[in-house]
Amino acid sequence: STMSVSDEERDEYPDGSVKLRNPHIELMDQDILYHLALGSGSHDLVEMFGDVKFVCMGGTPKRMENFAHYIMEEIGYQLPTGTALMDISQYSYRYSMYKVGPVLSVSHGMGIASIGILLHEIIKLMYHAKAKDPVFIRIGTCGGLGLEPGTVVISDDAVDGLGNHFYSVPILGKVVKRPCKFDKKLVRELKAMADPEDPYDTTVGTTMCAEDFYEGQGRCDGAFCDYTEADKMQYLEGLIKSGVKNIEMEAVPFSALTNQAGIRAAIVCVTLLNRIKGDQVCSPKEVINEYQLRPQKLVARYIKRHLQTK
Ligand code: R2B
Ligand code: URA
Repeated sequence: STMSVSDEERDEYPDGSVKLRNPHIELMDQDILYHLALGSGSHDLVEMFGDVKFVCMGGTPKRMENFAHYIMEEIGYQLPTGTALMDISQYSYRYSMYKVGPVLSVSHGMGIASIGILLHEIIKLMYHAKAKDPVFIRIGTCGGLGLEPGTVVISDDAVDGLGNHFYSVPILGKVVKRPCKFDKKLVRELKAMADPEDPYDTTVGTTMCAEDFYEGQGRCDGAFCDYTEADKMQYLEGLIKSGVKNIEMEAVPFSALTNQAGIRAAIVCVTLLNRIKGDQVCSPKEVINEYQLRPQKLVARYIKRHLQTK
């Protein structure tokens, strides 16, 4: 029967390439990817990016530069002689982008608007480059709900601050809703990369995507706070009861826009603190830095596994 494989379980998209659901793009004589400092007229995007298989995103330029070096080590990739790892988007002064063979490592900044702009341009980049079936993975940080700090959370669902499972975007004066969906098989594959020997837990659950770090995440330590500590606890406990394991700021547009483009995607975040115990991120920077390597390790294992079996 034609119904034997569900949309979310399929292995591959029909021809593997990224479809652009915008009829205008192919009518333009060139497409300038302004915030990446790249363009289809000025750069040979097929030559530069046609071999990309894994697009890894994270908030900060430094983490994504570090990840590029780390993954180069892990997959044993050698840069062409006479070349060094370079920030391809340095002259955008917005995002940073590094390429290590089949892996693209890109910073997305903080929050929905910032990752939204990046996703438009990276999805178009993959389309112009004719990249085949690239997987998008966000490697991030978050606040945990009742989890030991340093726990790795793989998102299998995303909700906004009102509990909606869709990305609401005002377009031409009307709210357009796009469903948040992660690739279930990819979530399972990533979870399988957790090693029982890892000195921390790796868990799967719903991620709440907030529009703000402070009041939007129920913190009492922002510049403003019009609720009590008890209100906050009641709210956070309610989130836990509904299956939310962590709070960050990009899961909704990330899951909705990749799904809209037919791109398999996942989010792997490390919890920097347990929000049931407090609001301030107060672990020493060495501890935070080690935490941030944990999602990178999981994703590196996944990438290595897939490069071996391809
Ligand atoms: C996690 O960390 C950032 C806020 O500190 C934000 O980008 C997120 O999702
Ligand atoms: N990032 C967030 O968005 N929230 C936290 O609590 C920690 C990191």
